[in-house]
Amino acid sequence: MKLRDYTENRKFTDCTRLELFNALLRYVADAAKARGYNEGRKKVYYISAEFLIGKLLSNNLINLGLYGEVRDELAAEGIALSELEEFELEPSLGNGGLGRLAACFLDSLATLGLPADGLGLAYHCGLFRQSFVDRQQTEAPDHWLKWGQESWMRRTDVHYDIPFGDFTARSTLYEIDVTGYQGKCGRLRLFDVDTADERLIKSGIGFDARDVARGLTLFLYPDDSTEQGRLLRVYQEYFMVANAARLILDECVARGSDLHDLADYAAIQINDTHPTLVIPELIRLLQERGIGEDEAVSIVRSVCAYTNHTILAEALEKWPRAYLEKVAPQLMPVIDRLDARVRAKYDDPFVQIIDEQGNVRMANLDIHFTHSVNGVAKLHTEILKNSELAPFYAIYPEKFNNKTNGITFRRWLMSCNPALAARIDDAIGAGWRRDSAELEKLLAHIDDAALLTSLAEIKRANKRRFADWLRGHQGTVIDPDSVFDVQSKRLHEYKRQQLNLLWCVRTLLDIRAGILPERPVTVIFGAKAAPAYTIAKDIIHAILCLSDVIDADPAARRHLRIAMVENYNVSAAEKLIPACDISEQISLASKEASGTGNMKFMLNGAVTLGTLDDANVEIAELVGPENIYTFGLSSEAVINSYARGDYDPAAYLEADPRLKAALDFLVCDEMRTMGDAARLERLHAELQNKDWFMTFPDFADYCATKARMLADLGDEAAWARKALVNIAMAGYFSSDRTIADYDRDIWQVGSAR
Ligand code: NBG
Repeated sequence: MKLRDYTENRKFTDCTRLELFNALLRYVADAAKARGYNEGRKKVYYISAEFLIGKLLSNNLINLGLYGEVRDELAAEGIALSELEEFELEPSLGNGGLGRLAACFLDSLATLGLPADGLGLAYHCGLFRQSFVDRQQTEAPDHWLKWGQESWMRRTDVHYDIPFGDFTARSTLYEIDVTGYQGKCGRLRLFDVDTADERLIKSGIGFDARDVARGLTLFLYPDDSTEQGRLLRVYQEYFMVANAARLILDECVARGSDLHDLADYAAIQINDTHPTLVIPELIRLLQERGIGEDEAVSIVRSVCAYTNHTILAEALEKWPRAYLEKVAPQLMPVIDRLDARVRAKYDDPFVQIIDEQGNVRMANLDIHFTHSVNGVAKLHTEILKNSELAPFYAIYPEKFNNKTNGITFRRWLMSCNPALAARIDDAIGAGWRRDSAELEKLLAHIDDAALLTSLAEIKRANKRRFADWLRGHQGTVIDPDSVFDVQSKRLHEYKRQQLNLLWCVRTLLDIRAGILPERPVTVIFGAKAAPAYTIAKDIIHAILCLSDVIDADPAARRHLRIAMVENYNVSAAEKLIPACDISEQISLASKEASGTGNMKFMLNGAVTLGTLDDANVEIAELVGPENIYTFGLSSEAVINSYARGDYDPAAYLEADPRLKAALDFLVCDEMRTMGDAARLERLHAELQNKDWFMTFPDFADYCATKARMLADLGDEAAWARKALVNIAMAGYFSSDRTIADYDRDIWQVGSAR
C-alpha cells in the first residue's frame, strides 16, 4: 500500500490539506496494524494518570520506516509533510516530565519487543492551553479530539461497570497504537466513562466538579485547591485502576493464568502514587474469585512495583478516609486490613498506612505491598533511602533500586533534529539509532574541525528555525545570533525560574550601570503554572513584565531579551530544544527527582548550567567538569539546612547589595506600571521573607558561573567540542537503556517470552 491508495487515487494536489492529513493518518495507522503487537505470556501493564504523548505522526513515520518515502511522495507534488503535521492536535495528556517519561517508555517498550500496555484515562481535554493576557497566564480547555479530523484513538467494545459508592459508571476502552522503532507495536489503552459530557465545561476550564458522572474524565487534573476537585481526583484514580485491574485479570486468564500464577502473566508498574488503589482493588477482586487474603496479598505484591518521582512531601498523595468511603466503600475494609497487617509488625507511625488524622497514605501502601520501589536518578534514590524514606529502607532494603530516567532518541533527536542525526550518521554510521551507546564513537572525532563546524552550523540553523517559529506562533521577535539560554519545564518554585529571573534583573541593572554581558543573550522560558498555584503564576507575571521593561529600553535590549513561549508543550519543546545553547537545570539541590529535559538538551548539543541535583549528577560524571557548568549548594548542605531550620534569607540580602537591588526591582515603578502590583508585591515578600527554595544562597555562584559560560561561548570551536562530548555521552540516557534495566531487575518480561 501507498499513501496514494488512501486518497482514492486522486492527485494530492486535488485533495484539501485536511483530506490529505486524514489519508496519511489512515495510511500510517494501517501500516502500524500490519506490524502486529508484541506478544507473549507475560506482559507489562504500565499504569499512569499521565501519558504526555505529543503528536504522533512524524514519530510513527520514523518508527515504521516510512518517513522518507512519504516526505518524497508528497514533495513530488509540491507538498511539505510539515504542512500536514500542523493539522495534528497535540494530545497533552500530562503535565510535564512524569507524563512525558511514560510516553518515552511506551516507545521503548514497543521498540525492545516487550509485550506492554500503557493504561490510563481518556481525558477529553488535556493540560490547559496557556495564553498570556495582561502579562498573566490564562487557561482555556484543550480539546485535542476534533470533529472532522482523524485521530489515532480507536473505540473498542470493551466495557466495564465500575461500582462507586453512589452510582455505577460504565466505561469504554479506547486504544492508540504505539509503534516500535523498526519493530512491532504496543498499545496505549485509555478508559472513558460513557456519561462524560463536555457541555459541563463552563468558562475557561471551570466546571461543576460535583457532577461526577459527567465530569469524571473531562480534564487531566481537576482543580485540587477545592474539596470537590480533590474528591473528583479520587474518583478518577479509582476509575482508572478499577478498569485496569479488570482488564488485566481478564487478559491474563485469557492467556492461561489461573490467577494463583498471576505473576507469570503480568508485571504492573505503578507510576507515582496516582494508580496506588490498584493494590487493594486487585486484592479485593482476587478474593472475590475465591483466593484467600494472605495469598491475594502475596500475589499482588509479586505482580506490582512502584516508581517514586518526587521527594516533595506535598506531592505524596494522602486521601482522607471519608473520601475513599464515599468513592469506593468496598476498598476501605481491604485498606483497613492492610493497615492492620502493618501495625501488627511495626510500631513506627511513619510507616503505617493510615495516619493519625485518618488519611490513607498512598506511598506507604505502595512500599509495603509491592516488591520493588525505585527512584528515577542515582541521587534521588539515595535520598529516598537515606532520608525521605529511610524508615522503609530499614525494613525493606532489598526492595529499593534505582532506574535513572531516559528519553526516546527517536523523538528527541531523529525526529526533532534531523540535520544533527544525519551528521552523526556521517561521522560514526547509523548504528547509534538502535544502540545509543554507539554515540560514544563521536569522542574519536573530538578534533575533527569539519564536524565541529557543522555542529555549530546546525545549531545556528535550528536557532533560526526556532526564531521563525516563535514569530509565527506568538509574534515575539528574537535574535538568532544571540545566545539562547533556555529554561523550559513546569513552573515550580523548587525548579527556581525565580533564580533565573533575578539573574535577568541583575543583568539589566548591570547593563544600565555600564557593565555588559560578554555577548547578547536571549533568555527563553517555557512553563505552565498549575492553575491554583498562585506564586507560580506570580513568577510568570514577573517574567512577562520584566521582558517588556527590557524591550522598552533600547540600550538594554541589545544585550538582553526575555522571551516566554506561550503554551509550552511537546511540539514547542521539539523546536526549542535543538535550538538551545545553555540548558538551565537549576533546581535546589535534592529537590528535583531526575529531570528529563536536561537529557534532551544535552543530546541536542546544549551545555548544562546546573546544580548538583537529579540526573545532572550523572551527566556531570559522564561528561566531566570541562563540559558542564555546576554551581550552588550541595544536596547534603540543603538537607542539613532544612533539618536545622536555620536558613535566613535576610542575611543574604544584607550581605549582597546587588542581590537586594535585583529583588527590590521586582516592585519598582517600572515594573508596577507594566503589571499587577499585588502579584509583584506578593512574590517580592515571598522571596524576601521566606525564599523556601534558597535562591539567595546560590545567587552569587549562579551569576558567576553563567558569566563564565557566556565568556566561554566566545570560542566557537571549544564550545562545539563541549557540545560534541555532551552528545557523545548522552547514550546512557536513552529510555531503551532505562526500560532494559526495568525489565532485567523488576519485570522479567523479556526473559519470559
Ligand atoms: C517528576 C519529577 C522529575 C522527573 C519526572 C519523571 C512528578 C511528580 N515528578 O524530576 O519532578 O524527571 O517526574 O520521573 O511530576
